[in-house]
Amino acid sequence: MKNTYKGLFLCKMLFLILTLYSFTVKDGITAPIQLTISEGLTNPLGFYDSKPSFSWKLPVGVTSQSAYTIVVASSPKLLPNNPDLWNSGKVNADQSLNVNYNGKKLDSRQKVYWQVKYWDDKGAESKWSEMAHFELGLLQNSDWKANWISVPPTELNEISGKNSVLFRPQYLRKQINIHSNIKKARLYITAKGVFEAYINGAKIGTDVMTPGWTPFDKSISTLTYDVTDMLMKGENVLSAILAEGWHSGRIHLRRAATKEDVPYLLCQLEIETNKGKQIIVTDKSWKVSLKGPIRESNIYDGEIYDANFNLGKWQFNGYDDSNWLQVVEQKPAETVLLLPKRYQTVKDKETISVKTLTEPVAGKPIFNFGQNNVGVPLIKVPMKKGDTLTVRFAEMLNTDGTMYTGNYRGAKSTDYYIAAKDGLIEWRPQFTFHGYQYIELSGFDPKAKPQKDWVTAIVQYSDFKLNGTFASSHEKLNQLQSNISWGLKGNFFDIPTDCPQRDERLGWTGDAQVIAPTAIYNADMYAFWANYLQSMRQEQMDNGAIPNVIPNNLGKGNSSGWGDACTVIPWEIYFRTGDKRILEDNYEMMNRWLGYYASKANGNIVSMQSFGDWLQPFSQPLESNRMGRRGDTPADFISTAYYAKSVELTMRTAAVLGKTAEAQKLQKLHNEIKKAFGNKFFDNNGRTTSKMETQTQYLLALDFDLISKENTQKAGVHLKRVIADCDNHLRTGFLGTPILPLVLDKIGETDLMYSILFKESYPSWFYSINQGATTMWERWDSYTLKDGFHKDGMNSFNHYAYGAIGRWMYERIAGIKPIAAGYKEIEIAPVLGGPLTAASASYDSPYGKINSSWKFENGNFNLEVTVPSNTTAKIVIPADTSKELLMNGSSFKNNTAIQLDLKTDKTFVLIAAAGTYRFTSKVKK
Ligand code: RAM
Repeated sequence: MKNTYKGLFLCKMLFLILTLYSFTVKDGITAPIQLTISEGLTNPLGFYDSKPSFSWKLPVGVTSQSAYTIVVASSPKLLPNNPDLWNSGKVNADQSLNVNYNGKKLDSRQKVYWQVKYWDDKGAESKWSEMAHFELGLLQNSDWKANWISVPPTELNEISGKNSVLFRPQYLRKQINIHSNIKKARLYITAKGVFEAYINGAKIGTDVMTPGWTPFDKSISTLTYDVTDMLMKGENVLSAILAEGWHSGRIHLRRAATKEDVPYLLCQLEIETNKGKQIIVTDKSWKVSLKGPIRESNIYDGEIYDANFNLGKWQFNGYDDSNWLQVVEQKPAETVLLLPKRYQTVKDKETISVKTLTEPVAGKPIFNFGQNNVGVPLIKVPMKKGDTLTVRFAEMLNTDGTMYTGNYRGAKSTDYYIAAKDGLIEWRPQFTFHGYQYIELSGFDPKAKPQKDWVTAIVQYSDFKLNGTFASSHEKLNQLQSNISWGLKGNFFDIPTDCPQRDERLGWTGDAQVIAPTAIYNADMYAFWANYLQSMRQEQMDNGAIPNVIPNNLGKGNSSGWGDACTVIPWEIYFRTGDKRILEDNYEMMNRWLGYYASKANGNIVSMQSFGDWLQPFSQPLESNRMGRRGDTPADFISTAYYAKSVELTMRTAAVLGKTAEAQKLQKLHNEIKKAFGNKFFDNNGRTTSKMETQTQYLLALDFDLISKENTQKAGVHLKRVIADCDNHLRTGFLGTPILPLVLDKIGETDLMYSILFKESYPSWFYSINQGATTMWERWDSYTLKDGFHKDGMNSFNHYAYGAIGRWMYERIAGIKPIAAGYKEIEIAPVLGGPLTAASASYDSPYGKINSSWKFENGNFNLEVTVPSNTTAKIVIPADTSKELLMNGSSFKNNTAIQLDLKTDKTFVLIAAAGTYRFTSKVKK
C-alpha cells in the first residue's frame, strides 16, 4: 500500500472503531469458533511441535476483537478456571491468529486442552470457546524403545529388473497379551517403505501410503494412532504389511536396489492399563513372511496380487506362525530424526464411477472415468481359478480407441490379480498409485459381459480441505477451474509432484513455486507446504544451492527459477496466512540460497544453470537448449532476475522479522542487482538488448520491478508489441505464464489479459480444453485432435504448472486478494472483461469466509461481498460514478461499518468492516 493511501486508510479505520465504541455494550456475546493450532490443525493427535501457536475465528456478526485470553491445561477439568499450563491473561490486542504458546514445557505424548475468549470492539466479553485439544507425538528419537525390523537379508535373493534386489512385501506379526483393562492405547509407527498396520485384523486408521516421502537419510515421519478401542484385555495380534513405497523403490533410489535398501518397520504400542503401562515394540520377537498374496508392489510399476498365496488368518490370535521367519532388527540411527508427521496423510478422498465402456479389442474392455485422476481402482470382476486379471491404466486413448501409455515412459503402471477360485473377486491395490482416466481389463471370466460397475476409481490425495470455490458465467472458464483443481488433487500426493503418472512424480521445486499461491486459494495447504519447506531445509546443499527436486534424489543439479522456491513459497504462505513462523523457520535457508547466487554472480549478473522458461511454445532449439525445452529467454537473464526477486523476498522477510539492519543490507544489494540488470539487459527505450525478444523478458522485468521508473512504461509498450506479434497469444513457459496476468494487470491491460485467457487457439488454456483436457497438461498441445500426441516423450496430462492462472482468477476475475498478511486487510476488486457476465469466488481465509460474487443483470452491475470478522476490506466497485450506488437496495450512505474512501471516474472505493454487503452500480460500457 502506498504511504498516502495507508495514512488515509488508517484514519478511516480509527474513525470507524471510535464510532463503534460509542455503541452500547451487549452482554454474553457468542464464543470464538474453529480453534486451530499452528498451521491450522484441528485437535491433532501425534502433533509434532511442543511450541504450538493458537488461532481462532470470531463468529459472524462480530466486527472485531479488542482483547483475548487463552487458557491451557493438562486436564479438561482444570478449564477454564484453573489452567495449570498457561494463562495468557487478558491481552489487549486484535490478534486472533498464531498466538504463540508461552507456558510450561510440553513433552512427548502429552495431551493438552485449551480454550479462548475475546472481547469485541465494544469491550463486551465473549463466552469461553468450546474446548480444543492436541496430543504430542514422540518428539525425540530417545522416546523410541523400538528397533527397526525387517526380513533377514539371506531371504533377499531374488533379482528384479535392472539388477535390483526384489523386495517382496513383508507380512509381519506379533501376538501380544494385555494383562489388565485398557484405559488408553497409542500406536506410534513408521516405516522405511510404506505400511498398513492392523490390530486383530482391522486396519488401523484410514491413511494410505504412510509415512510418505521425506529426505529419508535425514528424517522419517512417524504416525500416532489412538487404538484404545481396537485392543482388548488378553490376546491380540498386531500386524503389518510393508512394501517398498518411496524409500526402497526406484522412484527414490533411481539405481539398482541393494539389500541395504530393504524396507523396515518401526512401531511402539503404548498401553495404559489399570495396573500401569505396557509397551510393545518392534523387536526380534516379531515374525515375518514373504509368502503373502501381494507378490510385488511398487509406485511406478504397480502391484501383483496372487490370491493363491493365502496366509489364512495370520492377523488373528491362535495362528500358527512357526514356519514364519524371525525378523532381524536394527537400532534407529541417531542421525535420522524420527519426527511426528506434521501434515495431512494421503487418504481415499472421493470415488468416481465409470462413464463409458468400450471394447476396441475383444476381451479388453476400456472403462472411461471421464476425469483424469490419481489413486487406485476398486475392482469387482468375475474370474476363473488360475487366471490373471491384467489392469492397465492410461490418461488418454489412441485414435483407434486403445490405451495410450507411451507417456508413462519407464513406469509399467499395471496391476495384476491371479485368482485362486472361480467367482467374483473384490480387490484394490494397496501400495501403489496411478494417474489415469482409463482402465483396461483383460483376463476376467471370458463368459462374463463387462459391466460399468466392475471398476470404481478411488481418488487419493493428501487430506486437506478444499476451501476455495470459483465459478463464472463461462463454461470453459469453469472447466479451467475444474482442471486446476484436479491438477492439484492429482499432484499433492504427500509431496507436491510435477506429475503423478510417469516414471517421475518428483517434488520439482519450480513447479511448486509457481503453483503455491493458487494451491492455497483452493485448499488449506499450509501444513503441507511447511513440511515441503522443512524437507527443503534438510536438502539444501553445503554451498547453499537448493536441489531441483525435494526430497532430493537427483544429485547436485540446481536451477534459477526452481531453487527460488525457498524464498517464494515461505513468503507466499506468510502473506496468505499471516504466520511469521514460516518466515522465521526459513530465513536462514533463504540467505544461504542468496549466498549461492552471489557465488555465481559477476558484477551481480548471474551465470548458472537454468531450466529457463521451461516448455515455452515455439522456442528455437539451440545448442544450449536441446529440443527447445528451455525457452528463448537467456539463462543469465532469468538467473539475474530471480536473484533480485529472492533478494527482495528475503529483504521483506528480514523486515517482518524486525531484522532492520539485514533488511537494509539486502535493500542495497537489491538496488545494485537492479542496476546491473537494467544496464545489461535493457536499453534506454525499455527494450531488451537480447537478440531474441521474448514476452518473458518483459514479464520478469516488470513483475519483479527490475527496470527504472522511466523505462517501465516503455517496457510495457514493448511487451504489448511482442504479444501483438503473436496475434495476442501467450508465448511463455513455466516461469513466464504464471506472471503474465499479474503484469498485464499491473500495467492496466486487463482487457488484453482477458483476450489472451479466452483464446481458443494454440497456445492457450482453452486450447487444451478444446482438445479434451480434464486436468492441466504439461504442454498446451500435449495432445491435439488434429495431430495427436506431442512427439516429445515428456508429455504429462496432469501437470499443474500452467494452473497458476488460478491465482488471478480468484484475485481479479472474482476479486479476492489479501493486501495485508493473513487477509487482515482484504481487497475486493473484481475486474470485468471478456465475455463474462458473472463470476464469484469464496475463500475460507484465516479470519473466516470471504465472498465476492458479481453479476450483470438488467443493465446493473451487482456485487455481493462478505468480509469476515476482525478484518477490513477495500472494496473497489466498477461503476459509472455519475450514477447512484445502491447498497442493500438503498442509496449508499456512509455508516459505521462502511465508508466511501474514493470516487474515480470508473470506480467507487469503499472501506468496510466485517459484514455482508450487496451493491448495485451502473457500469459504463
Ligand atoms: C520435468 C518435470 C518438471 C520440470 C522439470 C524441469 O522433468 O516434469 O515439470 O520442472 O522437468
